[in-house]
Amino acid sequence: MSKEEKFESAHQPAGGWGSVKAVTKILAQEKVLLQGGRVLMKQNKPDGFACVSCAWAKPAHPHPAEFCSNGAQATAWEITSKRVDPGFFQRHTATELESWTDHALEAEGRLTAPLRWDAASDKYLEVTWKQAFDEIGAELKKLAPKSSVFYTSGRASLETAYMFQLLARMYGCNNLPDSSNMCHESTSVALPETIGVPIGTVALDDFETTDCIFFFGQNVGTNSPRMLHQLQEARKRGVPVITFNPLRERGLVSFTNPQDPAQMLTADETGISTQYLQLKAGGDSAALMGLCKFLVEWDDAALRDGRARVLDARFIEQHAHGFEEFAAAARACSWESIERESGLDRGALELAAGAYANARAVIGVYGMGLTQHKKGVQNVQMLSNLLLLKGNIGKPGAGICPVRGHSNVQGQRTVGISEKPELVPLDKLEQQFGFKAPRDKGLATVDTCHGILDGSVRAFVSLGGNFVRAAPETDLLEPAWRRLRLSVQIATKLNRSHVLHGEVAYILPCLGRIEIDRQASGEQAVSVEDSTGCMHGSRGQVEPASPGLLSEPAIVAGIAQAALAPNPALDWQTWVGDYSLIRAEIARTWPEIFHDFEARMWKPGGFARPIAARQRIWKTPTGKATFVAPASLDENPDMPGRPDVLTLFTLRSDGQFNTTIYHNDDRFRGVYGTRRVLLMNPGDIQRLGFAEGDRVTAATLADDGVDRTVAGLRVTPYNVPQGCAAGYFPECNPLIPLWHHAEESMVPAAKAISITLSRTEAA
Ligand SMILES: Nc1nc2c(c(=O)[nH]1)N[C@H]1C(S)=C(S)[C@@H](COP(=O)(O)OP(=O)(O)OC[C@H]3O[C@@H](n4cnc5c(=O)[nH]c(N)nc54)[C@H](O)[C@@H]3O)O[C@H]1N2
Ligand SMILES: Nc1nc2c(c(=O)[nH]1)N[C@H]1C(S)=C(S)[C@@H](COP(=O)(O)OP(=O)(O)OC[C@H]3O[C@@H](n4cnc5c(=O)[nH]c(N)nc54)[C@H](O)[C@@H]3O)O[C@H]1N2
Ligand SMILES: [Mo]
Repeated sequence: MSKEEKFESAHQPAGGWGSVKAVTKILAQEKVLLQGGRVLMKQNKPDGFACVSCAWAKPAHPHPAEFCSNGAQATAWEITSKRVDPGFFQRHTATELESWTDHALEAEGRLTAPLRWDAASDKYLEVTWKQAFDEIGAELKKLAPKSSVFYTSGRASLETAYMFQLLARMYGCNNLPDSSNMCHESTSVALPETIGVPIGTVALDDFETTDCIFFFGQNVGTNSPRMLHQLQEARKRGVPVITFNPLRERGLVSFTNPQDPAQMLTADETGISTQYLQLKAGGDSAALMGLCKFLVEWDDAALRDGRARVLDARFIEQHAHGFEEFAAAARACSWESIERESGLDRGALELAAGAYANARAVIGVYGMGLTQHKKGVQNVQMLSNLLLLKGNIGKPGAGICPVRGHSNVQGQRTVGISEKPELVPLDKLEQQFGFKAPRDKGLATVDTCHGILDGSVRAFVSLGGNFVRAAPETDLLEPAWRRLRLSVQIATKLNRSHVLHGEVAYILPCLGRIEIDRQASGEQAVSVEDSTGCMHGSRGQVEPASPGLLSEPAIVAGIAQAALAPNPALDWQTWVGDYSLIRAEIARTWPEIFHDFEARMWKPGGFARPIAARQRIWKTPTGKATFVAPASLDENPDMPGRPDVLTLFTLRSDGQFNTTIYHNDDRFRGVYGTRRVLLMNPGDIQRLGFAEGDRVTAATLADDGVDRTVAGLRVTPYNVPQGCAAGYFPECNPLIPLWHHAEESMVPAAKAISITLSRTEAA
């Protein structure tokens, strides 16, 4: 990592030698060079382990090295030889650790033994697993079930997630918030209404036959780099890739394939995007409306002149509902409002609409740039509208492709992690396990934050993750978090949600997915679901970080046994002894997805869950693929603009996985040695009276009486549209008001926060 701050205009392509060098450096930094190299060859292979970084699809015929430098970084970070043992906690009080950075805390290495916070010394002290489970069970029994929450970050396996949701429901609540509530929940709410499934419809081989790709708000080079292979292949076939993103992201501009020696030697790059539209943050609904307006009006003209139709009229007639209302809304929408709200000119949109009109099969890819907005659900539905206009759902080479984040975040939803009881087959679970499942709606992430703030949430049991850092409204949430009665953190590495803690607080260290998991019946495997709905087996490859660790299923079982009355239909310890028994129960609950689970999970490429929309079966309220006309194109109705106000969007760097900060460099954006930056348009810097290198304080524009500021951000000129600025997640999270979230999905609107700037006073 760079020790000094450095800023340059980024010019190297994504992938390429930069990646190879980066991998070697990471393995050396974590002191796992030899072992790491061997382990990486097992990453994302049918007989190996599923990468713990992103959720992108794992191909049936993998590349010799089916990992990217970020996946390698995640592996090295997990199999590191560094340890944070009970001795470390003897040397540092919890209060002292509060002043450490996210990077410093996790860089200490893997947790090795269960720990309990001791009020007298303000230190975490080692305890036995039995002591931990007994007290956690006793505390949970004393509390009202509705005042406890069971949070999941998206990394734990299908087996663990299934056990965890059972634990919560048998205990008596549906309080199962998860990281997805901050991420693709906008997808899960938007798509069931329009196409009748909560997930994407694209399979890996659709990329081989598509003839046009639209890309909205997803930073492939950093966040799902293995997908660059599919994009590069498509580009070689001449497929246009049209990108909508306020930043010119390296991975979307060009890519050198580190797996292709010829390309490496000649430094040849594949240009990725054929058209790059730098829209305003929050301008997507308007941009999509512009595309749809062109298509509808071109189709109107074709119909009038007796020419071939532009839209897929047969698809619309046979399969769609709501087309006329939507088309009327598109015709009525003014170019003035489309250009104003999107920040794009009509000519650029016309070019993109032309490429769409000419393509036989189109894929629409998207990420957080669509979902993390006040109108996040509408954004996703507008992309769905665009695709439906030409029947681009449910045919080869076409479809909608939300790129999921955590490596099993989609799968956890599939096996019952949801606060919405109607999404889970509770009758089935009741039959299988002879208990009465709670039927009322549980708490999602934003509800949970409210509950922590008002004191109604008393216990927080966390299956991975770093809730306090990932959630919005940091400065109010942190002090409230300390008033929790009970905080339980099942984790691999130390983070801020552990060092801030409740009155009774435990850290329970677990095996990571890359580690060999030995139980009564022998070495265990687990399973995960990727972004394209394929399930994969995953086997640990390295010795556990410490003999003191338990597996995640064993920890969930330990808590369940201590907190719940015995249940003759469910022996948690038998499950822990043999995970295939858990899979058998998952298959009983969802036979249509998981039949023959044990055999099929080792199929190269995984086994695909049925996705009705792929067959043009529409499980929507209307029984058809449904167009939804947008209510308005203003994406930020709760945060008005002003000339001195910038729209801040928060980003991930190349050197992080969410709140895990590997290092302070962001090589594709040319930012080195610091994360405290504000990337600004040079015209705005001048207009607002600042200069490069100034330190500024960002303050949220809101009149609710709460001061939200982040100080000491370095003014850094960057190619962003006027009126927009970018900063890093999680450093900028104190700026996000808890009420600023997507209307229907409650995803915090981390991609459009109205801020004003002032010079930071020297301390
Ligand atoms: N290496 C690495 N990989 C990761 C992660 C990580 O932190 N590090 N995190 C994982 C997780 S949990 C997730 S959810 C995914 C996230 O992956 P992404 O979906 O790529 O999320 P972000 O990095 O937040 O940035 C999204 C992109 O949206 C653009 N953007 C911002 N605002 C707008 C807007 O209003 N409109 C449009 N069109 N674009 C906009 C940004 O410039 C950026 O390129 O990645 C996963 N993979
Ligand atoms: N401003 C802003 N805020 C955001 C976002 C944004 O773009 N901008 N993105 C949002 C999104 S998309 C997401 S998904 C959330 C992420 O929110 P979370 O999922 O809660 O956070 P992570 O940083 O992924 O969690 C990291 C921690 O997980 C633990 N961990 C790692 N591996 C394992 C494991 O195998 N098992 C267990 N038990 N624990 C493990 C480690 O202790 C590590 O410190 O943040 C959200 N917050
Ligand atoms: Mo995410």
